[in-house]
Amino acid sequence: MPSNLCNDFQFMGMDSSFEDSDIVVFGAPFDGTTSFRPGTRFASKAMRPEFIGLETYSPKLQLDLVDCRVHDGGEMYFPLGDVQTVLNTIETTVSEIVQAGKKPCMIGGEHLVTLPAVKAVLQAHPNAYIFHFDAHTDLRDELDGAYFSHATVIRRIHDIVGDERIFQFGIRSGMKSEFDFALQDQHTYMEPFQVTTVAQQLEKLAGEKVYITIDLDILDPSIFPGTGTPEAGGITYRELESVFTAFQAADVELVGADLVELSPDYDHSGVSTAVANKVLREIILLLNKKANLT
Ligand SMILES: [Mn+2]
Repeated sequence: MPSNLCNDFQFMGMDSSFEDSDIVVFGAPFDGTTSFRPGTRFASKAMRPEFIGLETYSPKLQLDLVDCRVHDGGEMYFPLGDVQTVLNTIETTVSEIVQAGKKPCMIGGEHLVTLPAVKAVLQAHPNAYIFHFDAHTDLRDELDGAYFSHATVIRRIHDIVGDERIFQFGIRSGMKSEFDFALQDQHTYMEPFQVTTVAQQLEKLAGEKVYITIDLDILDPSIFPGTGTPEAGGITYRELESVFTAFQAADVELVGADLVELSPDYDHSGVSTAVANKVLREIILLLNKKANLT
């Protein structure tokens, strides 16, 4: 393509074909179980034309997207009202990506989309650990009778992987029973409010594989208002950046990632979308770093 033409229907710098890629980015625009304000289905479509506002180079990680082979797979298509079909479709798609030897990087959508993605990644990497960044516990066993919900997603993943496999950070909202599930009964590792122990936990997992799921509402609503269930008292972008540098330094292999819960239309300034894009760039660079080492 001529160098001064830009297709902003595609993420800048993610122009590898599927076959040539190491990492596949795609949108999973599902918000069917959102408990409060819907709108995350519009996240990835809002992010693409704004991504051009970033540089491909990350000064913090000293890595550049132009050195990565990334395919922008576009948007998944599914019947939004049929939760089980949506989950099955995501699992099948992520399986196809993983079975082709590539790493999935999914943009939600609400947080329930993480469940089928993790299931698909676990088929190839059954011992992978889950690192979960969020304002919310997401450990409910059900929400208003719904077993599959963005408020139950980490509990459903725990049903599959069991104890000592899930690490949660930045959590500041949930029922007492959910906090007890993590902190008292230790079914998961949880650091409430902050992200200061990420490096220390990763150190214990040297040589292991990790899936990372970032609910962007871990960030304080003052920097990230564009989300369905904003929760005051969140971390700063700088603090989230410390998570990226911890992963960069750690001897673990990232085998998949997602970022969820951007709901762009609640933030007319557009800053939330810009923040989401910067997080996306750093996550891709981290996925690629380990791809190069292996
Ligand atoms: Mn959340």
